[in-house]
Amino acid sequence: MAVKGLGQLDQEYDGSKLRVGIVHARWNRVIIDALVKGAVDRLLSMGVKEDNIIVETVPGSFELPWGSKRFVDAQKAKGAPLDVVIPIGVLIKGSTMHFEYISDSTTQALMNLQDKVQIPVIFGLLTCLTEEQAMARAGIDAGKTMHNHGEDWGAAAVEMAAKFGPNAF
Ligand code: RBF
Repeated sequence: MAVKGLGQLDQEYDGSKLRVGIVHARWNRVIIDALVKGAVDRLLSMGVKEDNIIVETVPGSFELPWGSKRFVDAQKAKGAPLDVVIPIGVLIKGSTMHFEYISDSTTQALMNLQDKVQIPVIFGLLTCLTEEQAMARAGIDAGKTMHNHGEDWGAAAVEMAAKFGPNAF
């Protein structure tokens, strides 16, 4: 039995009044698409309305912090503020130092983004040593050895918005 992962939530959450943003990178697209689908499916299963899931893309993971910031700002300016945002990216180690620099700087920036946008930011960034590791974590490796981590991100988004989002108290 798998013990890793989010597992069961601590209570049932109602996502029916939440607006959720997904900003995803387009590098490693097959894996990204599976993760985004996992997140969207979980959001829908927790009651989030399809119309309230807004998806935008950026080129690569390095663009996620700024893209997410502007996306959150733009939705607010339109009068339809988000309750939570899920940036999604897949970084796969190559033969240079790029992976280390982008993984570290993007992670730090996404963490700090929460103070800037004042809504929860979910950490939807895979930082994998191999393509196989990334595919397993998106639930699309041949042996289906792991679950789709996008599902965990969808569940975390609804929980964080419901408990600690801008309309939670
Ligand atoms: N972006 C990703 O989202 N995942 C990657 O695995 C990834 N690897 C990269 C490797 C190299 C050598 C370079 C130059 C860029 C890579 N990027 C990757 C793109 C990066 O996040 C960004 O979009 C570009 O550097 C443009 O700012």
